[in-house]
Amino acid sequence: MRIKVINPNTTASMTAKIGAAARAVAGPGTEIIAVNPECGPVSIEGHYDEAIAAAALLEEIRKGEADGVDGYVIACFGDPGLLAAREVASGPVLGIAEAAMHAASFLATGFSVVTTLGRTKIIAHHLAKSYGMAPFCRNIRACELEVLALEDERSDARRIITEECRRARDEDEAGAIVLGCAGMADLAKAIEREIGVPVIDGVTVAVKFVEALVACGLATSKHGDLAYPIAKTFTGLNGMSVARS
Ligand code: 5HY
Repeated sequence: MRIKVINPNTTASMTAKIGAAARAVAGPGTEIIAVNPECGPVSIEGHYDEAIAAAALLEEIRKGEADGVDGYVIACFGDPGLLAAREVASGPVLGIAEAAMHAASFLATGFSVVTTLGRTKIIAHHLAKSYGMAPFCRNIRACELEVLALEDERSDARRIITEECRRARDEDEAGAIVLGCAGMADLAKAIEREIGVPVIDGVTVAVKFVEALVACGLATSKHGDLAYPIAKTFTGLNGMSVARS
């Protein structure tokens, strides 16, 4: 099976890190195609960035459909454009926030999210609520780190994130930690060893969930609101129409 893992920001080093994390857990016979759009924000740190990134992300889904991809992962913790992507896709589409929160709820009665900037916390709150995960979500914490600090060896990101995870374990009594950025994918296991509770990276669990759904022969429902988009003219946006029956 072929799974397309889409980093909706345009930072290639983060896409490479996300691809490596995905390939590390992909099963035999699963091909991981890790991409980022050519256009859009270098990092996603708010509602505006998400809205701009979503359009380019949908273009990657559209290209995946033309290439016969079996499933998709949206590798950004805001799960931008998730429902729109499910309209365009035939195979399963998972967002890393959705996947990580559900995985955490299988492993602990309460989890905390540790994310980058404080201004994105509300996005995680909204997602936890809309996914029915609010009863499990003890707290959402921010490290006040910019997303691209995760790509900078000189930044103290790893130590700062580890300390915030430790505080979440102690102060929130969180039995598990959800990492709130795809750019943290390479940190999960090291932090888990250090603080002794499950630390969940959404990229890897989303890949395994998509693999499981495809292996069960399951695909996105095309009955109702996730039916393929209605073919129409998109003024000034050539090629955006998704003519499918
Ligand atoms: C992410 N931004 O996973 C989110 C994290 C965040 O560019 N990739 C991004 O802070 O919302």
